[in-house]
Amino acid sequence: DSEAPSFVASKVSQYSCQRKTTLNNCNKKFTDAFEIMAENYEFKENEIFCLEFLRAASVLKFLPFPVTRMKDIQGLPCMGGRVRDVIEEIIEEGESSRAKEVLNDERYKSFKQFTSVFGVGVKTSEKWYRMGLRTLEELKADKTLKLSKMQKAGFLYYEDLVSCVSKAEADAVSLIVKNTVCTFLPDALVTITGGFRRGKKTGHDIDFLITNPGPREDDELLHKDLLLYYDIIESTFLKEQIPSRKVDAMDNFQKCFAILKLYQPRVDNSSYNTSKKIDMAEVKDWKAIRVDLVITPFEQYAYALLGWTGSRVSNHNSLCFLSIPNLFLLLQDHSEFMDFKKMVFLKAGSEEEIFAHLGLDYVEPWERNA
Ligand code: DCP
Ligand code: MG
Repeated sequence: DSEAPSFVASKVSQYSCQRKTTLNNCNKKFTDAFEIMAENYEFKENEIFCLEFLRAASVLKFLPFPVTRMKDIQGLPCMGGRVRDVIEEIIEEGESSRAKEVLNDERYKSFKQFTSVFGVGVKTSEKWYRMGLRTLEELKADKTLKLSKMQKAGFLYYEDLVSCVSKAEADAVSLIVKNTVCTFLPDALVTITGGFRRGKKTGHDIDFLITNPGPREDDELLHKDLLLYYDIIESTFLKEQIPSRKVDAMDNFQKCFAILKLYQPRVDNSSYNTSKKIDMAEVKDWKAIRVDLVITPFEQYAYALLGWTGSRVSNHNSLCFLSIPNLFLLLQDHSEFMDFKKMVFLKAGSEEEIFAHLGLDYVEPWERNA
């Protein structure tokens, strides 16, 4: 038998935050297909089917062995009919005809291109698709389109932004952000969150959490000559206010969606190509990089850190829906837990304390890749 004898499918938690999931995925063949299906449902704004495939992908990422027969998934959570059909076909045929159909679908292909532009979401894609637009070239050629400031930046730096951010680039940007923040706030804590904190080697952006133990004076954080684009969203977090149960309330802290100009050493290939002199002035020596800066009050730092470290599925598929008697977790606000009986905010100085509040085993950041 392929599976470890100690593995008991029925013991696999239905909550992704309790499944310690590293980046070692033995079931990529299946999870890639699920993620394509999920994305297609997301483009169709069918959240239920989208989540069904994302949750199934999350469960298979947790499995310590590759699935080779239907018996392997027996007793696992989140294995509904649609999911099982895809698994069965991949086991038998080696690939999923449904996922392949999606990849060839005109609407999916257009949405995939449109949403690859910074600032373009499903709603805007839908509008453009209905106008008969299909490709990025058609978008660029259409001078009547009204683009937001964010979308204009998205088109301007498109090539740089679609190429992934590497760990080395994340480290370089981290130094710049830390140095810059510390010139304004010498005691500030600057932490990389998001995928890089979970151990990913690449990402679509770099997420930073910034907090200052001292008094709050975090207005002018970045030198503007470093930023190609920025959009600051002011904090809407009010201490007196009970957080609402919104689905996507990442908006409580002050944050800045930015594009940073990262200068990189020029690659000089001229010695290999003596016949054609390259004008070094024309070689671009920088790369546009998407950076998210989140600024949080010191008391909410641990909650914000847990929330912004993700993964998204870890957050949404479990933590915010997890209710424990008297302790209702409102992590979608990334702010605090509330004890509804006492109606007080529970303080937590670290992520460990948050897990302890919930009576859960601590899960390290690199195990949060559900
Ligand atoms: N997050 C969330 N809900 C959202 C957006 C973000 O819970 N609507 C949290 C979980 C994410 C983290 O913030 O892991 C950072 O968001 P990213 O979109 O940058 O996601 P990652 O960093 O995980 O992925 P990538 O490597 O693509 O940047
Ligand atoms: Mg990220």
